[in-house]
Amino acid sequence: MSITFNRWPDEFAARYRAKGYWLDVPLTDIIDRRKDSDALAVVCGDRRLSYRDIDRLTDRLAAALARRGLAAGDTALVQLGNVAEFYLVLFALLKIGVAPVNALFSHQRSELNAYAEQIKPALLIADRHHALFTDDAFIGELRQLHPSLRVVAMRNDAAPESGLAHLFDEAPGYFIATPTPADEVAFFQLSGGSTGTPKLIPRTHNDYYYSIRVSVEVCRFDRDTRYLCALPAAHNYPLSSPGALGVFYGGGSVVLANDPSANVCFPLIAQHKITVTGLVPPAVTLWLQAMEQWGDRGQLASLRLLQVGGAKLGETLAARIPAELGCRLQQVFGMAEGLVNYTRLDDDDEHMFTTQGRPMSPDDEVWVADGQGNPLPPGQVGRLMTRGPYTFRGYYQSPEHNAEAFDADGFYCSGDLVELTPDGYLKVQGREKDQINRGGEKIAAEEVENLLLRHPHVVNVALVSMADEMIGEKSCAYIVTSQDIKPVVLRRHLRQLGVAEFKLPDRFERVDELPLTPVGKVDKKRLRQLIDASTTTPAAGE
Ligand code: OOB
Repeated sequence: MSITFNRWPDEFAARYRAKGYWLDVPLTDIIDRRKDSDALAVVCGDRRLSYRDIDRLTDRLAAALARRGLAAGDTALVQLGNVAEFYLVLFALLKIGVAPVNALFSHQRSELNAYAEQIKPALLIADRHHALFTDDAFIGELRQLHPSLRVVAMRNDAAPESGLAHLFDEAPGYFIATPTPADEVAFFQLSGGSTGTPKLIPRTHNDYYYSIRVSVEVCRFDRDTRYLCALPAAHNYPLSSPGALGVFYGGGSVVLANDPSANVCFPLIAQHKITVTGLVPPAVTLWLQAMEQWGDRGQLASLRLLQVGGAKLGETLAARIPAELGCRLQQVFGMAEGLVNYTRLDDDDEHMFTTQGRPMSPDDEVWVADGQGNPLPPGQVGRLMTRGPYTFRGYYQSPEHNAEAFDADGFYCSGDLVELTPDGYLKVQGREKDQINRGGEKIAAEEVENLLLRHPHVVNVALVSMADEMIGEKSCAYIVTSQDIKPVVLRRHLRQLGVAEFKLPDRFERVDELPLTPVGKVDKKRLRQLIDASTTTPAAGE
């Protein structure tokens, strides 16, 4: 049984095939085409895996999972950090046609349950080193809430019945990969979201493989590429823009880092002669500070390209990158839903520092809409509208939300406010969606508001962004309560509900009532102005 999702209309599919974008080849091809190569593919701590190793290990894991009854049409909930197993599990699942949701390692009970609720997974793969999985309590909860769950395999678990490592040890026997057809769902990406429930993005082999190949071409990844993966491996940016999958496609090596701090990354760059990495803007600030303190550019001597994306990079910070880190800058403005824009490697400083790049595919259709959905001329700020060969046509099982997020012609409205330059570059000028971009980590306001409203003393709440010098934006919860509650109590409440730590409001402001717009909606614009005007006064209750 295949997974139901919103497909591209036939005429578009035909065009994308005719142009050679959709090759009808599954993503497993990325590994398959190098399966006899002994070149270094992944470095994870002391472990080094060649392409041949990856192919062999993923065959073993795939065969072991198939023997446990997993097959095409099944889905999996996977939560692994920046470890080699993340890629091994991904390719193994692709080989047997099982579509995973790759949760971020920072996700907790609330997020994992929301994903499981939507995909009804047959398989769970997670890590005993994650706080949720140190014992079996949460696995029990998942099994109870989601009876679809049949197989559990845990990293860092020695038990033969539940250990992931054990599955790699089983001899594969006779195994032939059976990926899903290339125009079916290969896996789900996570949406940054703006609604109450985290949304899932179905990505097909065809569309994702195309996005990887074009990224590799634009960013010129090849056998000499040594890529440091310091952002969460599951995120679309370090996975496919061009990310690790782009590296594998090009035949280079991926070195895994636990976090993007200079302390962790600089020694890895020096040791492995890293040529390129991708960061979010706050990490760039930390790297620049470290460089000032340590003053040793030697460690970064091999670094040729620094990609920056996920949140807006200020012009001043942008200009400091080549000057102080001694490498080229590439701005990346992408989204898990599809569209990715890159500044090009030979762009002039003006484009490199002041734009977020231009669409990577000639068939990305991008235009800017005014409030009524009419196109705006270059230079004017409006809503980003897009469709194309790797931009999805609908969130998974979300017809109502899709009706709002897409126009009648299938253009996706990303919720970003952008300006198109006369030569086709984009400048991100703001956001219309109800989301906070906390240094690249996306927070759907409504999701956190709903969780806060579950506290018996919270009467009304609005979560808004507040400017932050270091990470761009932080979150502030304006709350109306029936009695005095300390922020610490509300934070504990959120933790008890099991929400990722980065979603906890950075600040709480108690008010008697929330300001309303003339149509009676909470006036978040007004609240943002209020918080920005008051950031010099201490926060309530802290
Ligand atoms: C990437 O993907 P998501 O899905 O976590 O977030 C997408 C949203 C965009 O709609 C935009 O609001 C924001 O993140 N964003 C940027 C940006 N890159 C992403 N805002 C301003 N400037 C940028 N350069 O974040 C993502 C996916 C693939 C590649 C790169 C980033």
